[in-house]
Amino acid sequence: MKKINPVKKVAAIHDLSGFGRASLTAIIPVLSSMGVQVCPVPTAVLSTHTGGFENFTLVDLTDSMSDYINHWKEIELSFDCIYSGFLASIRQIEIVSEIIDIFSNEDNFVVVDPVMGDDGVLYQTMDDEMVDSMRKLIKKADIITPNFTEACYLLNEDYTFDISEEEIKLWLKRLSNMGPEIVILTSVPNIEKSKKTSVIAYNRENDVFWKVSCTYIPAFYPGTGDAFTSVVIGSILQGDSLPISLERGVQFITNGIKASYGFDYPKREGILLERVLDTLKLPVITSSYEMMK
Ligand code: PXL
Repeated sequence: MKKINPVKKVAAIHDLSGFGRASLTAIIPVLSSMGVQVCPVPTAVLSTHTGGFENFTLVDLTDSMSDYINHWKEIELSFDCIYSGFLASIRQIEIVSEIIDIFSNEDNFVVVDPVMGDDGVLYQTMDDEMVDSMRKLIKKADIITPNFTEACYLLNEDYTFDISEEEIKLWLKRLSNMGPEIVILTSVPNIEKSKKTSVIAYNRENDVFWKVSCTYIPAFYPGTGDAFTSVVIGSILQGDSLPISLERGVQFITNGIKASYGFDYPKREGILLERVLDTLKLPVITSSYEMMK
């Protein structure tokens, strides 16, 4: 009998931030709850993530990454998805590009979350050269998941909420033309309804746009992008369609924010993931996604 893969595997190229529920400390619980094995390729170890904490410590693991991957190559590992996120240096971006060359094939897909900033500004460790390297890395991705700020940087556009849906669609096509077949844009401002935000995705293969809207809650929690992308990946690996995967991602983050917002604790600690992880076991009962014309 042909060998079947009992549990899907994701090679997750991310940092480990000890406190704050971002990167691997968000990705591992989410994907594990969805029945997917996470195989981390740690890029750096930080005491906390960089969003809202000062004087964090950072041990850069760039020098160990090639040997780490060569061992995986020697023991002939293969993955259903290769997923990268926050990267700490240009060299690290180049190594991720090599990892993709080694492990990507016809049977898996590559997700690059071009983690660079939020709210119109770059994170403390990013600069224009890193943005330029990220533009090269996304060429190799099948799916990218920038937020609105990251899309502005990738496209060299000004960060403004005064943007129409038609313009957003053009941006998505431009991003897709840079390489990835699917572009999932998060935190899209909605100027007509200021209490709403949305996720809009473009699939170049069938030239279709999908939109999932949700209520905007005026609170910024770090790590939600990592949790969102992980839910989308887990959902695709479970066999869901792109719009259902987006819907599950949006519902999970909305539930997570609602479960957290009523408590008085520093937002930099991230959403109370542990209180909502079990919802990932449930099927999607109501969907509100729209196909955009
Ligand atoms: O959630 C993205 C992320 C990942 N890793 C580190 C970060 C951030 C965002 O702030 O600082 C170290």
